[in-house]
Amino acid sequence: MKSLLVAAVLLIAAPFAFADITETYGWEGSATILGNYGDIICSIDTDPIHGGSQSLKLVDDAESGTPQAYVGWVVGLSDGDVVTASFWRYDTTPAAAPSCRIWGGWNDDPTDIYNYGGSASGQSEYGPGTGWDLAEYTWTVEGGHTGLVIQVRTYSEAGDTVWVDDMTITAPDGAEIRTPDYIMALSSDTWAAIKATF
Ligand SMILES: [Ca+2]
Repeated sequence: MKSLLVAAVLLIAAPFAFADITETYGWEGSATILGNYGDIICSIDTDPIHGGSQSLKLVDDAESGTPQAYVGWVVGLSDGDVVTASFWRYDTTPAAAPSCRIWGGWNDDPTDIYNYGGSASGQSEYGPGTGWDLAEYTWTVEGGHTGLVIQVRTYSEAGDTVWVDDMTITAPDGAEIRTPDYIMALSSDTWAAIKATF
């Protein structure tokens, strides 16, 4: 009887245990990015837009290398977890810069977006360069990493400008998805107090 009950609970719980969580962000407020690597200037713009009335404008300001804007951060991951992220990107220069790609970096400290655990790879193609197109990539967590920073990588000369809008991030239930309006408002001490309360 007890094993039947356990089986029944597992059957009921299973769909929820494997459910995904999704967050979207359309740059409709004042928050731009969560952080950056290299010289990149990010601001809210009103033209072009994909959805709503605002988008994110990214100006490559690096003399060399590929700057990265951190637009998403997923924490609480473990090996085998699958994370998919997408955003709409805009440039009008086919087969030439300016352009951008969606990319990932492993992160192993949920209190520090600048903790860097190496490249998690990303999109190989730069898009048609004929206006808006959807940039999307799916990562499978490996190597014991617990977080993933989702980046916009811009190419390739100082002054090159692209826009992104309407980001969607999907992760397994139990992970936490942070978008640019995420603020580390609570200190770790406050978090400990909150956790202790529950
Ligand atoms: Ca928007």
